[in-house]
Amino acid sequence: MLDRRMFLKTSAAGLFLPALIGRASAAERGAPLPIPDVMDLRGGSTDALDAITGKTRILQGFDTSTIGYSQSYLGPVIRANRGETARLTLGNRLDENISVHWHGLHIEGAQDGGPHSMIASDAKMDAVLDIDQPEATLWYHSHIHERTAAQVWFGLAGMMIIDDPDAADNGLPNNYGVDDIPLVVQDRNFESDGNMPYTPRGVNEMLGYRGSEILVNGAIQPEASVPAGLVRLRVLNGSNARIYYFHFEDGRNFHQIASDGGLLQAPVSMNKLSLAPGERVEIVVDFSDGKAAQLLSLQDENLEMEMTSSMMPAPQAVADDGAFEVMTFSVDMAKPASITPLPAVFAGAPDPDLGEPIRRRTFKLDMSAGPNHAMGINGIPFDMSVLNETANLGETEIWEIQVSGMAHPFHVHGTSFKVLTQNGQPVDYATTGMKDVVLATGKTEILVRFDRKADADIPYMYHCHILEHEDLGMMGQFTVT
Ligand SMILES: [Cu+2]
Repeated sequence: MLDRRMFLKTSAAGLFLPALIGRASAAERGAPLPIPDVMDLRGGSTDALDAITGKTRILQGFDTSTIGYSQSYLGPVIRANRGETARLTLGNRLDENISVHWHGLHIEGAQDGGPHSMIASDAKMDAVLDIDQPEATLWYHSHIHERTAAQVWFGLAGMMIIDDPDAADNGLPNNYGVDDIPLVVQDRNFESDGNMPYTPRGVNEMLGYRGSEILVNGAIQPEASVPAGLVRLRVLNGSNARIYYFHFEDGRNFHQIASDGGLLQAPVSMNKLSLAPGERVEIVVDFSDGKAAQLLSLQDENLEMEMTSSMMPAPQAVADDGAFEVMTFSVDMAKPASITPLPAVFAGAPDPDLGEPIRRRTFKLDMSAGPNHAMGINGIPFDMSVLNETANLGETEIWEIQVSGMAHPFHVHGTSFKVLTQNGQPVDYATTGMKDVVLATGKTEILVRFDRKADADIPYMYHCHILEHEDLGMMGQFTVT
Protein backbone atom coordinates (compact mmCIF):
# COMPACT_ATOMS: atom_id res chain seq x y z
CA MET A 1 0.00 0.00 0.00
CA LEU A 2 1.02 3.56 -0.51
CA ASP A 3 1.86 4.87 2.88
CA ARG A 4 -0.59 7.45 4.12
CA ARG A 5 1.87 10.29 4.24
CA MET A 6 2.90 9.68 0.66
CA PHE A 7 -0.69 9.43 -0.41
CA LEU A 8 -1.54 12.74 1.23
CA LYS A 9 1.47 14.29 -0.40
CA THR A 10 0.38 13.13 -3.82
CA SER A 11 -3.19 14.15 -3.11
CA ALA A 12 -2.01 17.58 -2.12
CA ALA A 13 -0.54 17.95 -5.56
CA GLY A 14 -4.19 18.01 -6.54
CA LEU A 15 -3.58 16.58 -9.97
CA PHE A 16 -4.98 13.12 -10.28
CA LEU A 17 -5.65 13.36 -14.00
CA PRO A 18 -3.12 14.22 -16.69
CA ALA A 19 -3.76 17.59 -18.24
CA LEU A 20 -5.87 16.69 -21.23
CA ILE A 21 -6.52 13.40 -22.84
CA GLY A 22 -7.46 13.51 -26.49
CA ARG A 23 -9.20 10.47 -27.90
CA ALA A 24 -7.83 9.41 -31.22
CA SER A 25 -10.55 9.36 -33.81
CA ALA A 26 -11.37 6.24 -35.73
CA ALA A 27 -9.36 7.64 -38.61
CA GLU A 28 -6.07 6.99 -36.85
CA ARG A 29 -6.79 3.38 -36.18
CA GLY A 30 -6.04 0.68 -38.68
CA ALA A 31 -3.11 2.31 -40.47
CA PRO A 32 -0.65 -0.24 -41.84
CA LEU A 33 1.73 -1.52 -39.16
CA PRO A 34 5.06 0.31 -39.60
CA ILE A 35 7.91 -2.16 -39.95
CA PRO A 36 11.09 -0.62 -38.53
CA ASP A 37 14.15 -0.39 -40.75
CA VAL A 38 16.90 -2.83 -39.88
CA MET A 39 20.32 -1.59 -38.85
CA ASP A 40 22.39 -4.65 -39.71
CA LEU A 41 25.64 -4.93 -37.77
CA ARG A 42 26.23 -8.55 -38.76
CA GLY A 43 29.38 -9.61 -40.56
CA GLY A 44 31.39 -6.59 -39.42
CA SER A 45 29.10 -3.89 -40.78
CA THR A 46 29.22 -0.67 -38.82
CA ASP A 47 26.68 2.11 -38.55
CA ALA A 48 25.73 5.21 -36.58
CA LEU A 49 22.85 5.76 -34.20
CA ASP A 50 22.00 9.39 -33.49
CA ALA A 51 19.46 10.74 -31.03
CA ILE A 52 17.48 13.35 -32.97
CA THR A 53 14.34 15.41 -32.64
CA GLY A 54 11.56 14.85 -35.13
CA LYS A 55 7.96 15.31 -36.12
CA THR A 56 5.91 12.15 -36.38
CA ARG A 57 2.50 11.75 -38.00
CA ILE A 58 0.66 9.69 -35.39
CA LEU A 59 -2.71 11.47 -35.40
CA GLN A 60 -4.37 12.33 -38.70
CA GLY A 61 -3.51 15.88 -39.71
CA PHE A 62 -1.05 16.56 -36.89
CA ASP A 63 2.68 16.34 -36.52
CA THR A 64 3.68 15.25 -33.03
CA SER A 65 7.00 16.41 -31.60
CA THR A 66 8.99 13.29 -30.82
CA ILE A 67 12.56 12.08 -30.52
CA GLY A 68 14.21 8.95 -31.85
CA TYR A 69 17.40 7.14 -32.65
CA SER A 70 18.21 8.00 -36.28
CA GLN A 71 14.51 8.37 -37.02
CA SER A 72 11.78 10.68 -35.83
CA TYR A 73 10.28 8.26 -33.29
CA LEU A 74 11.82 5.09 -31.78
CA GLY A 75 14.82 3.52 -33.55
CA PRO A 76 15.69 0.89 -36.13
CA VAL A 77 15.72 -2.81 -35.29
CA ILE A 78 19.41 -3.52 -34.70
CA ARG A 79 20.60 -7.00 -35.68
CA ALA A 80 23.88 -8.43 -34.44
CA ASN A 81 25.48 -11.86 -34.59
CA ARG A 82 26.63 -14.03 -31.74
CA GLY A 83 30.36 -14.55 -31.92
CA GLU A 84 31.00 -11.13 -33.44
CA THR A 85 31.84 -7.70 -32.09
CA ALA A 86 29.16 -5.26 -33.14
CA ARG A 87 30.38 -1.70 -33.60
CA LEU A 88 28.44 1.49 -33.99
CA THR A 89 28.92 5.17 -33.33
CA LEU A 90 26.42 6.75 -30.96
CA GLY A 91 25.63 10.42 -31.40
CA ASN A 92 23.40 12.93 -29.66
CA ARG A 93 21.81 15.87 -31.43
CA LEU A 94 19.43 16.63 -28.55
CA ASP A 95 20.12 19.42 -26.07
CA GLU A 96 20.35 17.11 -23.06
CA ASN A 97 22.38 14.05 -22.08
CA ILE A 98 21.23 10.70 -23.39
CA SER A 99 22.57 7.16 -23.29
CA VAL A 100 22.03 3.91 -25.15
CA HIS A 101 21.49 1.03 -22.73
CA TRP A 102 21.55 -2.43 -24.32
CA HIS A 103 18.76 -4.10 -22.37
CA GLY A 104 19.37 -7.85 -22.08
CA LEU A 105 22.79 -7.86 -23.66
CA HIS A 106 25.47 -9.79 -21.77
CA ILE A 107 28.25 -7.23 -22.01
CA GLU A 108 30.65 -5.55 -19.61
CA GLY A 109 29.46 -2.61 -17.56
CA ALA A 110 31.65 -0.25 -19.57
CA GLN A 111 29.57 -0.99 -22.71
CA ASP A 112 26.19 -1.41 -21.02
CA GLY A 113 25.07 2.17 -21.66
CA GLY A 114 23.66 2.84 -18.20
CA PRO A 115 23.35 6.21 -16.44
CA HIS A 116 27.12 6.66 -16.11
CA SER A 117 27.62 6.33 -19.87
CA MET A 118 26.17 9.73 -20.70
CA ILE A 119 26.51 11.09 -24.19
CA ALA A 120 26.45 14.88 -23.94
CA SER A 121 24.72 17.08 -26.48
CA ASP A 122 26.64 17.03 -29.79
CA ALA A 123 29.05 14.42 -28.43
CA LYS A 124 29.80 10.99 -29.86
CA MET A 125 30.69 7.66 -28.31
CA ASP A 126 31.85 4.39 -29.85
CA ALA A 127 29.88 1.33 -28.88
CA VAL A 128 31.81 -1.94 -29.03
CA LEU A 129 29.55 -4.85 -28.19
CA ASP A 130 31.06 -8.32 -27.79
CA ILE A 131 28.05 -10.48 -28.55
CA ASP A 132 28.11 -13.94 -26.99
CA GLN A 133 24.68 -15.16 -25.98
CA PRO A 134 21.87 -17.22 -27.51
CA GLU A 135 19.64 -15.68 -30.17
CA ALA A 136 17.06 -13.47 -28.55
CA THR A 137 14.87 -10.39 -28.87
CA LEU A 138 16.35 -7.55 -26.82
CA TRP A 139 15.97 -3.79 -26.89
CA TYR A 140 17.82 -0.57 -26.32
CA HIS A 141 16.77 2.69 -24.72
CA SER A 142 18.12 5.80 -23.03
CA HIS A 143 18.93 5.38 -19.33
CA ILE A 144 19.76 8.81 -17.90
CA HIS A 145 18.96 9.05 -14.20
CA GLU A 146 15.74 11.02 -13.66
CA ARG A 147 15.27 11.40 -17.43
CA THR A 148 14.76 7.80 -18.58
CA ALA A 149 10.97 7.89 -18.38
CA ALA A 150 10.56 11.11 -20.37
CA GLN A 151 13.16 10.19 -22.98
CA VAL A 152 11.66 6.76 -23.58
CA TRP A 153 8.15 8.28 -23.65
CA PHE A 154 9.15 10.67 -26.43
CA GLY A 155 10.87 7.92 -28.40
CA LEU A 156 14.40 6.89 -27.38
CA ALA A 157 13.88 3.13 -27.64
CA GLY A 158 14.22 0.40 -30.23
CA MET A 159 14.36 -3.37 -30.63
CA MET A 160 17.52 -5.43 -30.99
CA ILE A 161 17.69 -8.96 -32.36
CA ILE A 162 20.60 -11.27 -31.62
CA ASP A 163 21.13 -13.92 -34.29
CA ASP A 164 23.33 -16.99 -33.99
CA PRO A 165 24.73 -18.23 -37.31
CA ASP A 166 25.76 -21.50 -35.63
CA ALA A 167 22.43 -22.17 -33.92
CA ALA A 168 20.35 -25.19 -34.83
CA ASP A 169 17.63 -24.47 -37.38
CA ASN A 170 14.31 -24.93 -35.64
CA GLY A 171 12.41 -23.97 -38.77
CA LEU A 172 10.93 -20.85 -37.19
CA PRO A 173 9.51 -18.09 -39.37
CA ASN A 174 12.38 -15.69 -40.10
CA ASN A 175 11.32 -13.56 -43.06
CA TYR A 176 11.65 -10.14 -41.41
CA GLY A 177 8.60 -7.94 -41.75
CA VAL A 178 6.62 -10.71 -43.47
CA ASP A 179 6.28 -13.64 -41.08
CA ASP A 180 8.79 -12.46 -38.44
CA ILE A 181 7.40 -9.20 -37.16
CA PRO A 182 8.65 -6.84 -34.42
CA LEU A 183 5.93 -5.27 -32.27
CA VAL A 184 6.90 -2.45 -29.89
CA VAL A 185 3.77 -1.90 -27.78
CA GLN A 186 3.36 1.40 -25.94
CA ASP A 187 0.59 3.52 -24.47
CA ARG A 188 0.59 7.27 -25.00
CA ASN A 189 -1.65 10.31 -24.44
CA PHE A 190 -2.43 12.99 -26.98
CA GLU A 191 -3.79 16.49 -26.75
CA SER A 192 -6.15 17.76 -29.41
CA ASP A 193 -3.30 19.52 -31.24
CA GLY A 194 -1.35 16.28 -31.58
CA ASN A 195 0.99 17.06 -28.69
CA MET A 196 2.02 13.95 -26.72
CA PRO A 197 2.39 15.39 -23.19
CA TYR A 198 4.52 13.78 -20.52
CA THR A 199 3.17 15.23 -17.29
CA PRO A 200 3.44 12.67 -14.48
CA ARG A 201 1.98 14.07 -11.28
CA GLY A 202 0.33 12.67 -8.18
CA VAL A 203 -0.76 9.07 -8.54
CA ASN A 204 0.13 9.16 -12.23
CA GLU A 205 3.73 9.47 -11.18
CA MET A 206 3.56 7.33 -8.03
CA LEU A 207 1.95 4.39 -9.81
CA GLY A 208 3.59 4.98 -13.19
CA TYR A 209 2.49 7.07 -16.15
CA ARG A 210 -0.03 5.45 -18.48
CA GLY A 211 -1.70 6.45 -21.71
CA SER A 212 -5.14 5.99 -23.20
CA GLU A 213 -3.96 5.29 -26.76
CA ILE A 214 -2.18 2.11 -27.78
CA LEU A 215 0.69 2.41 -30.25
CA VAL A 216 2.44 -0.45 -31.99
CA ASN A 217 5.69 0.55 -33.72
CA GLY A 218 4.53 4.15 -33.36
CA ALA A 219 1.08 3.77 -34.96
CA ILE A 220 -2.25 3.73 -33.16
CA GLN A 221 -3.88 0.30 -33.19
CA PRO A 222 -2.45 -0.53 -36.61
CA GLU A 223 -3.27 -3.37 -38.96
CA ALA A 224 -0.65 -5.90 -40.03
CA SER A 225 -1.04 -7.85 -43.24
CA VAL A 226 0.32 -11.35 -42.71
CA PRO A 227 0.67 -14.51 -44.82
CA ALA A 228 -1.68 -17.48 -44.43
CA GLY A 229 0.73 -19.48 -42.32
CA LEU A 230 2.70 -19.36 -39.11
CA VAL A 231 3.71 -15.87 -38.09
CA ARG A 232 6.31 -15.07 -35.44
CA LEU A 233 5.64 -11.95 -33.40
CA ARG A 234 8.49 -10.46 -31.37
CA VAL A 235 6.64 -8.42 -28.78
CA LEU A 236 8.32 -5.80 -26.60
CA ASN A 237 6.45 -4.00 -23.87
CA GLY A 238 8.08 -0.60 -24.36
CA SER A 239 5.54 1.19 -22.17
CA ASN A 240 6.59 3.21 -19.15
CA ALA A 241 4.23 1.48 -16.71
CA ARG A 242 1.38 -0.44 -18.35
CA ILE A 243 1.16 -4.22 -18.00
CA TYR A 244 -0.60 -5.96 -20.91
CA TYR A 245 -2.72 -9.09 -20.80
CA PHE A 246 -2.76 -10.11 -24.45
CA HIS A 247 -5.30 -12.39 -26.06
CA PHE A 248 -7.09 -12.66 -29.38
CA GLU A 249 -10.69 -11.59 -29.73
CA ASP A 250 -11.61 -15.02 -31.16
CA GLY A 251 -9.87 -16.79 -28.28
CA ARG A 252 -7.46 -18.59 -30.58
CA ASN A 253 -4.48 -20.42 -29.19
CA PHE A 254 -0.92 -19.44 -30.00
CA HIS A 255 2.50 -20.68 -28.93
CA GLN A 256 5.05 -18.84 -26.88
CA ILE A 257 8.46 -19.79 -28.25
CA ALA A 258 10.84 -17.39 -26.50
CA SER A 259 11.13 -14.98 -23.60
CA ASP A 260 13.63 -12.27 -22.65
CA GLY A 261 16.76 -14.41 -22.93
CA GLY A 262 15.89 -16.55 -25.97
CA LEU A 263 14.04 -19.72 -26.88
CA LEU A 264 12.02 -21.74 -24.41
CA GLN A 265 12.79 -25.47 -24.21
CA ALA A 266 9.62 -26.20 -26.16
CA PRO A 267 6.68 -24.22 -27.56
CA VAL A 268 4.08 -23.47 -24.89
CA SER A 269 0.47 -23.38 -26.05
CA MET A 270 -1.66 -20.63 -24.52
CA ASN A 271 -4.48 -18.23 -25.28
CA LYS A 272 -3.46 -15.37 -23.00
CA LEU A 273 -0.18 -13.82 -22.06
CA SER A 274 0.88 -11.07 -19.66
CA LEU A 275 3.79 -8.76 -20.44
CA ALA A 276 5.21 -6.19 -18.01
CA PRO A 277 7.31 -3.15 -18.96
CA GLY A 278 10.71 -4.18 -20.32
CA GLU A 279 9.71 -7.79 -20.94
CA ARG A 280 9.85 -9.40 -24.38
CA VAL A 281 8.15 -12.48 -25.69
CA GLU A 282 8.12 -14.26 -29.02
CA ILE A 283 4.93 -15.99 -30.03
CA VAL A 284 3.91 -17.91 -33.14
CA VAL A 285 0.35 -17.44 -34.36
CA ASP A 286 -1.25 -19.68 -36.97
CA PHE A 287 -3.05 -17.65 -39.65
CA SER A 288 -3.34 -20.54 -42.13
CA ASP A 289 -7.16 -20.50 -41.88
CA GLY A 290 -7.06 -17.09 -43.55
CA LYS A 291 -9.15 -15.47 -40.81
CA ALA A 292 -8.39 -11.96 -39.62
CA ALA A 293 -7.67 -11.55 -35.93
CA GLN A 294 -7.89 -8.76 -33.41
CA LEU A 295 -5.26 -8.64 -30.66
CA LEU A 296 -6.71 -7.39 -27.39
CA SER A 297 -5.45 -6.74 -23.88
CA LEU A 298 -7.20 -6.57 -20.55
CA GLN A 299 -6.87 -3.36 -18.55
CA ASP A 300 -3.88 -2.89 -16.26
CA GLU A 301 -4.94 -3.48 -12.65
CA ASN A 302 -1.48 -2.85 -11.18
CA LEU A 303 -2.70 0.31 -9.49
CA GLU A 304 -2.16 -0.30 -5.78
CA MET A 305 -5.66 0.72 -4.79
CA GLU A 306 -9.05 0.18 -6.36
CA MET A 307 -9.88 3.87 -6.20
CA THR A 308 -6.88 4.86 -8.29
CA SER A 309 -8.06 2.96 -11.35
CA SER A 310 -10.64 5.66 -12.03
CA MET A 311 -7.85 8.24 -12.01
CA MET A 312 -5.78 6.50 -14.67
CA PRO A 313 -5.99 7.03 -18.40
CA ALA A 314 -7.41 3.80 -19.81
CA PRO A 315 -7.80 2.65 -23.40
CA GLN A 316 -11.38 2.41 -24.63
CA ALA A 317 -12.90 -0.97 -23.87
CA VAL A 318 -14.28 -3.05 -26.72
CA ALA A 319 -15.51 -5.96 -24.60
CA ASP A 320 -17.50 -6.47 -21.41
CA ASP A 321 -14.38 -7.51 -19.51
CA GLY A 322 -12.80 -4.13 -20.26
CA ALA A 323 -10.47 -5.51 -22.94
CA PHE A 324 -9.16 -2.97 -25.44
CA GLU A 325 -7.77 -3.33 -28.95
CA VAL A 326 -4.00 -3.46 -29.44
CA MET A 327 -3.91 -4.10 -33.21
CA THR A 328 -5.45 -6.24 -35.91
CA PHE A 329 -4.11 -8.80 -38.35
CA SER A 330 -5.47 -9.39 -41.83
CA VAL A 331 -4.38 -12.31 -43.97
CA ASP A 332 -2.96 -11.77 -47.45
CA MET A 333 -3.15 -15.07 -49.34
CA ALA A 334 -0.59 -13.75 -51.86
CA LYS A 335 2.18 -13.45 -49.30
CA PRO A 336 4.71 -16.29 -49.03
CA ALA A 337 3.63 -18.43 -46.08
CA SER A 338 5.66 -20.58 -43.74
CA ILE A 339 3.63 -23.65 -42.87
CA THR A 340 6.37 -25.80 -41.31
CA PRO A 341 4.93 -27.12 -38.05
CA LEU A 342 6.65 -26.07 -34.84
CA PRO A 343 9.09 -28.65 -33.49
CA ALA A 344 8.10 -30.48 -30.29
CA VAL A 345 11.24 -29.17 -28.60
CA PHE A 346 13.69 -26.46 -29.60
CA ALA A 347 17.28 -27.42 -30.28
CA GLY A 348 19.80 -25.10 -28.65
CA ALA A 349 17.39 -23.45 -26.21
CA PRO A 350 19.35 -21.91 -23.33
CA ASP A 351 19.26 -23.79 -20.02
CA PRO A 352 22.60 -22.97 -18.40
CA ASP A 353 23.65 -24.87 -15.29
CA LEU A 354 24.16 -21.95 -12.94
CA GLY A 355 25.35 -24.24 -10.14
CA GLU A 356 24.61 -23.91 -6.45
CA PRO A 357 24.05 -20.41 -5.10
CA ILE A 358 26.68 -19.34 -2.56
CA ARG A 359 25.01 -16.14 -1.40
CA ARG A 360 21.59 -14.59 -0.93
CA ARG A 361 20.86 -10.90 -1.28
CA THR A 362 17.58 -9.27 -0.40
CA PHE A 363 16.10 -6.31 -2.24
CA LYS A 364 13.11 -4.66 -0.65
CA LEU A 365 11.43 -2.32 -3.10
CA ASP A 366 10.21 0.78 -1.29
CA MET A 367 7.64 3.26 -2.55
CA SER A 368 8.62 5.64 0.20
CA ALA A 369 12.31 5.78 1.10
CA GLY A 370 14.71 8.27 2.54
CA PRO A 371 14.01 11.69 4.04
CA ASN A 372 12.20 12.95 0.93
CA HIS A 373 10.01 9.87 0.57
CA ALA A 374 11.45 9.09 -2.81
CA MET A 375 11.33 5.53 -4.04
CA GLY A 376 14.17 3.25 -3.19
CA ILE A 377 15.52 -0.21 -2.58
CA ASN A 378 16.35 -1.39 0.93
CA GLY A 379 15.39 2.05 2.19
CA ILE A 380 17.83 3.94 -0.01
CA PRO A 381 16.87 6.05 -3.03
CA PHE A 382 19.25 5.73 -5.98
CA ASP A 383 22.34 7.91 -5.77
CA MET A 384 24.81 8.01 -8.68
CA SER A 385 27.68 8.30 -6.19
CA VAL A 386 26.69 5.36 -3.97
CA LEU A 387 27.66 1.80 -4.85
CA ASN A 388 25.01 -0.47 -3.35
CA GLU A 389 26.32 -4.00 -3.92
CA THR A 390 29.48 -5.80 -5.00
CA ALA A 391 29.36 -9.19 -6.72
CA ASN A 392 32.06 -11.58 -7.79
CA LEU A 393 32.60 -12.77 -11.32
CA GLY A 394 31.24 -16.26 -11.94
CA GLU A 395 29.51 -16.67 -8.57
CA THR A 396 25.91 -17.80 -8.46
CA GLU A 397 23.54 -16.04 -6.08
CA ILE A 398 19.89 -15.95 -5.14
CA TRP A 399 18.40 -12.50 -5.27
CA GLU A 400 15.24 -12.21 -3.22
CA ILE A 401 12.99 -9.35 -4.22
CA GLN A 402 10.46 -8.29 -1.61
CA VAL A 403 7.41 -6.30 -2.60
CA SER A 404 4.30 -5.25 -0.79
CA GLY A 405 1.42 -3.67 -2.65
CA MET A 406 1.68 -3.18 -6.38
CA ALA A 407 3.86 -5.38 -8.60
CA HIS A 408 7.20 -4.08 -9.89
CA PRO A 409 9.02 -5.38 -13.00
CA PHE A 410 12.56 -5.91 -11.63
CA HIS A 411 15.38 -5.73 -14.18
CA VAL A 412 19.03 -6.71 -13.73
CA HIS A 413 21.73 -5.48 -16.12
CA GLY A 414 24.48 -7.51 -17.72
CA THR A 415 23.04 -11.00 -17.52
CA SER A 416 19.97 -13.23 -17.73
CA PHE A 417 18.58 -15.17 -14.79
CA LYS A 418 16.27 -18.00 -13.85
CA VAL A 419 13.12 -17.25 -11.88
CA LEU A 420 12.81 -19.66 -8.94
CA THR A 421 9.72 -18.31 -7.19
CA GLN A 422 7.22 -15.55 -7.79
CA ASN A 423 4.81 -14.33 -5.14
CA GLY A 424 6.14 -17.15 -2.96
CA GLN A 425 5.19 -19.87 -5.46
CA PRO A 426 7.65 -22.06 -7.41
CA VAL A 427 8.07 -21.14 -11.07
CA ASP A 428 8.52 -23.73 -13.82
CA TYR A 429 11.56 -22.86 -15.95
CA ALA A 430 9.83 -24.37 -18.99
CA THR A 431 7.27 -21.57 -18.92
CA THR A 432 9.67 -18.67 -18.39
CA GLY A 433 13.07 -19.51 -19.89
CA MET A 434 15.90 -17.09 -19.24
CA LYS A 435 14.73 -13.69 -18.07
CA ASP A 436 16.15 -10.25 -17.42
CA VAL A 437 12.91 -8.73 -16.12
CA VAL A 438 10.67 -10.45 -13.60
CA LEU A 439 7.36 -9.03 -12.45
CA ALA A 440 7.98 -9.06 -8.71
CA THR A 441 4.99 -9.53 -6.44
CA GLY A 442 5.19 -10.65 -2.81
CA LYS A 443 8.43 -12.59 -2.42
CA THR A 444 10.24 -13.36 -5.68
CA GLU A 445 13.53 -15.26 -6.00
CA ILE A 446 15.88 -15.35 -8.97
CA LEU A 447 19.00 -17.43 -9.56
CA VAL A 448 21.64 -15.22 -11.11
CA ARG A 449 25.29 -15.40 -12.11
CA PHE A 450 27.43 -12.62 -13.55
CA ASP A 451 29.92 -13.62 -16.22
CA ARG A 452 30.90 -10.10 -17.34
CA LYS A 453 32.72 -7.40 -15.39
CA ALA A 454 31.51 -4.02 -14.25
CA ASP A 455 33.79 -1.78 -12.23
CA ALA A 456 32.91 1.05 -9.86
CA ASP A 457 33.35 3.71 -12.55
CA ILE A 458 30.60 2.22 -14.68
CA PRO A 459 28.65 -0.26 -12.53
CA TYR A 460 25.62 -2.30 -13.53
CA MET A 461 22.10 -1.33 -12.45
CA TYR A 462 19.17 -3.22 -10.98
CA HIS A 463 15.88 -1.39 -10.91
CA CYS A 464 12.15 -1.32 -11.31
CA HIS A 465 11.22 -1.02 -15.00
CA ILE A 466 8.20 1.14 -14.27
CA LEU A 467 10.20 4.06 -15.56
CA GLU A 468 8.71 6.62 -13.18
CA HIS A 469 9.73 4.40 -10.26
CA GLU A 470 13.23 4.06 -11.68
CA ASP A 471 13.56 7.83 -12.07
CA LEU A 472 12.21 8.39 -8.53
CA GLY A 473 15.01 6.20 -7.17
CA MET A 474 13.88 2.55 -7.21
CA MET A 475 17.28 1.56 -8.54
CA GLY A 476 20.64 0.42 -7.24
CA GLN A 477 24.08 -0.19 -8.70
CA PHE A 478 26.60 -2.97 -8.32
CA THR A 479 30.02 -4.03 -9.47
CA VAL A 480 31.14 -7.41 -10.74
CA THR A 481 34.85 -8.02 -10.25
CU1 LIG B 1 8.16 -0.16 -9.51
